[in-house]
Amino acid sequence: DGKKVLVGGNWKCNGTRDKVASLIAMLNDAGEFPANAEVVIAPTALHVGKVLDEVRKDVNVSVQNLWSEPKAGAWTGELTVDLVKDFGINWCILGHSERRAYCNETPEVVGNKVKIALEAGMSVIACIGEQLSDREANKTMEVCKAQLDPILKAIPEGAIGRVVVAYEPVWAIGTGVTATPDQAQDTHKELRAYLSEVVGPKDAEAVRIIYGGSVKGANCEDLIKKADIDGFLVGGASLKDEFKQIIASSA
Ligand code: G2H
Repeated sequence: DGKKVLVGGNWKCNGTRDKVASLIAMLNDAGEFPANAEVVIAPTALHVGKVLDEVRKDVNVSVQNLWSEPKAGAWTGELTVDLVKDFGINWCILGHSERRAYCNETPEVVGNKVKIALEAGMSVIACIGEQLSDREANKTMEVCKAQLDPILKAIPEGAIGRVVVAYEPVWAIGTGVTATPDQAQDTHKELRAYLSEVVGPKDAEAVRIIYGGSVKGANCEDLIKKADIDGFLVGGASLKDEFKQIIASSA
């Protein structure tokens, strides 16, 4: 369908200097990527400069978060979009479930950050996903829509091509429990139908909806075959050699 498969590696708060050097070498030595793979990796803020300098140029580098104000200034401990852009970084992950859960990022906070990033010309991996209790209460779509709405409202005219939606069921994150390919596909399909209602069928078809939650070498092939799964956001396995295998699954 002409969309590139997005393979994102979210390193979260991981990586000694030695580990980062070996991950860069692993990617640099991985040989040619499939032509339809778009690879994005998100190191910690501490390591992002080194990765940007040393990793192969067909790997895009991302930050894992942005501050909720667009301009540099007196925001101790934060990273603003202008500084990130000045560094030559054009990708960000926003609204990861860990930030929603541990840093009080509400759907509105995430929507505001998406707006700031898109207005600055960045590409955004916007994360959404339900808790196990939501799924068990049949509230998966209700929760996802509540997270998606402020994101969709935040998209400036003409910027939807720079938005990737990462569906990450919280119960499948770092737990080793993956949503089955059918469970993931069902939700992705419903999400695309909802996108279609809100932004229209053409844009809904063009937006990549990627899956995250215990993606690994052993399950990526079955997941990527599904019609509405357009790539992955990989945590734990992006810190391992098998990330190459996940990239290769986009062929
Ligand atoms: C979900 C995912 C990456 P993991 O958080 O964002 O992590 O693959 O370790 O479940």
